[in-house]
Amino acid sequence: MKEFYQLDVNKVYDYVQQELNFFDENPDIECNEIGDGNLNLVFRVKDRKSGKSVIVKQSLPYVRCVGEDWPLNIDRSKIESKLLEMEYKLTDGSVPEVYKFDEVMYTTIMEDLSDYVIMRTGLLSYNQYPKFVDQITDFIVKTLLLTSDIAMDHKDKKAYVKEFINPQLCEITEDLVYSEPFFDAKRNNIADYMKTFMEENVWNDKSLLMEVTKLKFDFMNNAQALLHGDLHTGSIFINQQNIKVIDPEFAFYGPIAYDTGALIANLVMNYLSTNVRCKDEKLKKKHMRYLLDTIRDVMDVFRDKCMKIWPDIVRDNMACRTPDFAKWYIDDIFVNTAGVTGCEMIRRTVGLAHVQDIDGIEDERDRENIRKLNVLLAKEYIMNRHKMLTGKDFIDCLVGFTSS
Ligand code: SR1
Ligand code: MG
Repeated sequence: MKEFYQLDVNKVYDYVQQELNFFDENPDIECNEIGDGNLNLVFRVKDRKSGKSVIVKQSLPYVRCVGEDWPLNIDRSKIESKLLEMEYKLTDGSVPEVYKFDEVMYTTIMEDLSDYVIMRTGLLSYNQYPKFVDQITDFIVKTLLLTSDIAMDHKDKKAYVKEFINPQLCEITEDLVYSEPFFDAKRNNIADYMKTFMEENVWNDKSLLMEVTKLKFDFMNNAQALLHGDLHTGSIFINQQNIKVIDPEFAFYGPIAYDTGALIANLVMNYLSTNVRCKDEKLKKKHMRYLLDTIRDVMDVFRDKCMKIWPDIVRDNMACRTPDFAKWYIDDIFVNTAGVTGCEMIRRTVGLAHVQDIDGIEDERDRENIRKLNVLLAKEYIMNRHKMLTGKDFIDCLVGFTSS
């Protein structure tokens, strides 16, 4: 009988052949472990002769970036592969195609995306992706609005809520995004100079803590749509033609703003980072303009697409009878998107899991300044979130803050 074992570069080719008989005879195989995420092992297995390749992702029973001291249920890979299969159909292939999910090995064998790059890496090299806004807003509308009570039969939706219950991974977000960055927690990854700064500006700011607590409870209680659950720029593979959204292991029924906010926050952090990293003034200006346009348009095109599709998909008998409800519903997503944007920015600065956009700033003083600016700007997004009702509001906050 098959039993779980941890894969490594020497075992993964035999494993793929056993499961899928994927490669031709006498291949010239190359295997690499390419995972740079916080949780899993990810291998690329490639036959140099035929060019055929696959990705094998295996969940480990502990948090990879911390070690065996932090055990984690490997069942999360089941949720991930189920969601990928569902979203593959919902989005016409904007996620990798799953070839096989193995319930014993907790592996997903899936389409290789070697002609794509991780969006965070692309943006850090100042690349632009003109089709991104249209593609990601399609993805968001299809995966989120279509899995909500707006479009689904309420009992079917509740069955999904049950199927995608994901308590352990939600707990990670509750702790790492909505709690620990807001006090001097042991797991925080915080530079010494940030401690006093956080005490003065965040940890003792009672009104801020109140707003963050409200946002945390929205995350825990608002089973609005089937989220990706970790939709930052490191979860998007991209090229000039397409996007492929990866890694939905944090999926569960939660507030739509959690996905949109994670995305906006990571674009904002890239903007702040570009301002100090890019030494070519012309390129800097161009890239920062591109980021502002992208942030604004993601929000505005998202709203437009929701409003456009709404009459065709709305099923709830009260929402159908109440034309103003659509605007109220989307306004609420905008407001909470701004709130999540702020929480994500703070946690990526002082919480356990950081981002390259900030940690990769080479000059120490620039890095310190951007960390502080990032936290202060994040506060603006949280405290002024009720005013953030258009894409312009999101970028005015950013521009106003960074130019003052
Ligand atoms: C322990 S997991 C840390 C972070 O990595 C994942 O990508 C999520 O963003 C999580 O919060
Ligand atoms: Mg991830």
